Amino acid sequence: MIPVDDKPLVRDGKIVILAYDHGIEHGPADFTNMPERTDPEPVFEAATHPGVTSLAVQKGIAEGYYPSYEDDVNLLMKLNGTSNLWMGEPDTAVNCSVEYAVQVGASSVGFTVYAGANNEIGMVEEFREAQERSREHDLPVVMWGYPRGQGVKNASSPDVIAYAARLGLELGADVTKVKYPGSQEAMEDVVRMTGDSKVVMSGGSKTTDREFLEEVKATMNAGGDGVAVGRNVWQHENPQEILDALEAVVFEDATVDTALATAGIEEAHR
Ligand code: FBP
Repeated sequence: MIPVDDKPLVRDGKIVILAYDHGIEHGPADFTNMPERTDPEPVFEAATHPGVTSLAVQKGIAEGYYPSYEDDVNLLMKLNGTSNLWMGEPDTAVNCSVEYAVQVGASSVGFTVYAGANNEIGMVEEFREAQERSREHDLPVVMWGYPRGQGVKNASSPDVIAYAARLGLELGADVTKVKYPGSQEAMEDVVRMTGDSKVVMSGGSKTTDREFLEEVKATMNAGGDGVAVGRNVWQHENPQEILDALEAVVFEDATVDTALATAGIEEAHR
């Protein structure tokens, strides 16, 4: 790992990544409840919020939209991805090089590794290349650490999630993004596994504001470094509001109640 506290990805030691790679990972299904968010523009707008430290997108979206936002948004280029149409063992295609990410303006890169899948070896070798090339450009590397595939009996078990976090440290990720392991205590184990590297919680499918923020709060209490969130922000009726609340929890150590109140989120919508 390299020191990343002075990088655009990090603010005051904390990280909030707004993830918008769902068009490739999940496809149109993720846009049905909020069709206007099929358009990347409002999501780039949301990413200008001071509580967002970087926006994670795939190459095509970055090429098309980042030029208008390069002064206001920090770009995290996702270097690999797979569609939901792929029915084989979990695997992911490298679709962008580190050099090209730099050319488009990225200040960090993201890479998915499905530990436990039949092609774990291939994905880790590809990660090695991306990680070492990122070092040449002094770019932080975020690993999407998602164990899944034939070798994984229960991807959501705390032990498996802690293993994913440890792989991030061992393989040279600066930040590892893991699923929430179910409790603050389990998150403390995850954090212990990552040594001096950083760990962020993966947002998950859209839930209530309170439920989402409670998990973020537990992650921060456990010593985690932030969150990488997609649907709970851009599927939200008012991304600005939930980002206000998220900023309060991550950067100001606010309680969930205080954060919801500060953001003006009415009781009925919590
Ligand atoms: P969410 O907060 O919407 O879960 O986004 C985080 C993320 O890692 C995205 O970057 C990615 O598209 C998605 O989750 C993948 O989720 P999964 O592989 O579990 O379907």
